[in-house]
Amino acid sequence: MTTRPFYVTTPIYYVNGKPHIGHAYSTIAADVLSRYARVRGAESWFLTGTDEHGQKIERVAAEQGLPPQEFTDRMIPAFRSCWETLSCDTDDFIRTTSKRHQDFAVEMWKRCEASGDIYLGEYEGWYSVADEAFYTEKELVDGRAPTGRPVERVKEPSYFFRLSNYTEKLLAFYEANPTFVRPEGRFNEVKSFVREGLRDLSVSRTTFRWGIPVPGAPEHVMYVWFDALSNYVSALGGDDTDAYRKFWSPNGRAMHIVGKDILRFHAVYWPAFLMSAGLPPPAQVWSHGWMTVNGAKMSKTEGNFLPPEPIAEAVGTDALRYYLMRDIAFGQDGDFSHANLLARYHGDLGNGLGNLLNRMVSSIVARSFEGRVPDADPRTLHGLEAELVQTAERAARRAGAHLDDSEPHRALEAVWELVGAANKYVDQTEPWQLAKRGETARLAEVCYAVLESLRWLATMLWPFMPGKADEIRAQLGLTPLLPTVGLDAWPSAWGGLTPGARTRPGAPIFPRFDEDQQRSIYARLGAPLPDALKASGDVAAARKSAPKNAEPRPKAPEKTPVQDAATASTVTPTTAAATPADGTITIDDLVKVDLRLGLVKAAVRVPKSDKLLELTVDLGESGERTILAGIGKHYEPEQLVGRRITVVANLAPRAMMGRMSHGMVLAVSDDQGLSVLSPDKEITPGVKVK
Ligand code: ME8
Repeated sequence: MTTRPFYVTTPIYYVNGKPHIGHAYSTIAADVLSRYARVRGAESWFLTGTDEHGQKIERVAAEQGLPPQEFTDRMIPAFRSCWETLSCDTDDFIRTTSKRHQDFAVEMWKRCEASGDIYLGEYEGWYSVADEAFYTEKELVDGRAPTGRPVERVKEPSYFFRLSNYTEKLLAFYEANPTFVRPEGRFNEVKSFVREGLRDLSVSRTTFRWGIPVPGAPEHVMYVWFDALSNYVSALGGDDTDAYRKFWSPNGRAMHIVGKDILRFHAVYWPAFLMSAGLPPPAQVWSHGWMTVNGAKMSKTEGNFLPPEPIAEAVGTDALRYYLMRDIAFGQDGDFSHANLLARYHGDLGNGLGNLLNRMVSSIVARSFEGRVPDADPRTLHGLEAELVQTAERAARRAGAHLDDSEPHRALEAVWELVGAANKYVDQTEPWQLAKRGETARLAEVCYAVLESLRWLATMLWPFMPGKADEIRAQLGLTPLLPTVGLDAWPSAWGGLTPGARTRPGAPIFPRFDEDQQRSIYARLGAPLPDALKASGDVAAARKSAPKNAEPRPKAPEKTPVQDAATASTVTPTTAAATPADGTITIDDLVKVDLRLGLVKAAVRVPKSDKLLELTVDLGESGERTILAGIGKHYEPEQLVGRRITVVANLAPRAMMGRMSHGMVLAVSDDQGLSVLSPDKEITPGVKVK
């Protein structure tokens, strides 16, 4: 792993529609790599943004009866809040309509012109507005673009970029930089395209106005790709800034993550523009594959663009991130399937990782060691522990190597070897039997080994599931991971947990969804219901209509509320064993939830989040605590200070945006807005809600 400063970018997305799961895939991948670089001790800068010019945007704005600038301004919040919901910790967001961007695009143009690479001519040929790309007659398939989108005949005066000058230069550059494009197969396609000889590229348009005016020829606007590609340097403030010198070549490692649809723009045009402007190309272009959804292509005509946020709300952001990074081999085409998502949720996450944590922290350690990290010398390694440590070391080595290679799916496979090994270790060592037999010293060694494995897992999983990794850490009694702190770095030394430290047993981190909940998830997400759920759905329905004292409902595993960070609402927990069949709950269920009145002492916005507020809440005798609430779009922090609110006081601590929340604020919402629940008298803080 190199600790060179890392600069990772996503494509800047067109704002003609809201972000969908394909966009989310690229952005989450970039976030994983950025976070990974940080836990390896490198400085990382993660850029995303929006591509706002061009004919496509101009047309959509016109369809909506809005000036293009107003239209794009209205679209931006959807992108920002989507990345926030998906825990993508971006460092910058570049808009091509911003001044800083336009200034640099003009500068790029002037430099290419000064190199003699831009000349005036006339373009006659085909153009696809949907692709924002020119096509030759030869490239068309049945009168359409190779992407299947419609094309239009265009004839207009145009500036051209002398791409034909760059055939040899690019081939030499590729030769000298054998990992410039990954995966290798796609690099080969790029090389053969260039080897065929490059034709000059039309880089300005005159038949519409929504773009950056060409310097000295304002009747032309720049071709949207010339404009857009410049974002990767305009966002660094141009080439004469500390950020540029740190993150761009040769000092930094600049990596563009793109879908295979736009590889040619990034691997051919962009390096040629940069060379012409006298700047070095980026270090790497990583081209991932194309995703279908439940086997179907997403398209405007089908109207089946899948929005990521409802999925994150239904199963949790981290489960979605995990699924995307694990199930779809990075670089290859793949399919997003709701059924596979839930299978991974219940299998890898619930049964594998969640269960390991739960049976150790909430069960054995809580009971046998009063919830403290047992006092065992981590250096005493018997056969089974030695094997476990070796597996952990191998997992960290392999996962690291795969992430160095930007292969997140393989990294997760390697991490899951440790999940599997730690679960097997628990089965083999049978800690429950050790406890029963009073073999406390041995039990301490076993528990320590499992807890320490969980600490390693939390660090390795932090790039993928930052929230859940911090929840695991909270249960282990650790603070949220700070990648700059030594012990929090990518794991390498066994024995980081301090004996005697207090663990914090919490709710299962991936609670099971019973069949009814699964059906409701499919329904809410508009996803096709798998046959297995269809069949048992009839049985469940029959059971529901059966008399109450007939057959009891099947016993479901224990559940906990599933928190929704955005609205602080919950999916109602069910504890079937004690729950009457008609869906009502008993008083025993109700008293499990510790509802209390709190007084807000302080409130601030969480940086980089427009939703989250950090509240300091006085709970009387229980003291003050920090609660994060997703109500920042509805309240200014000052409005809440001094206000009495209702909170769930016994919810397991939960990490959001790198901070811990110790409770949940109750609120109600409808189309009119959101309102926190408050009493109408000055009731003493800390009293129970009854
Ligand atoms: O092309 N599967 O923007 P765009 C996987 N503005 N990834 C997908 C996907 C899918 N089905 N659909 C979209 C543009 N993506 C230009 C980029 S960059 C200087 C300018 C992802 O909104 C993938 O990363 O059409 C793809 O390259 C990108 O979104 C296209 O986004």
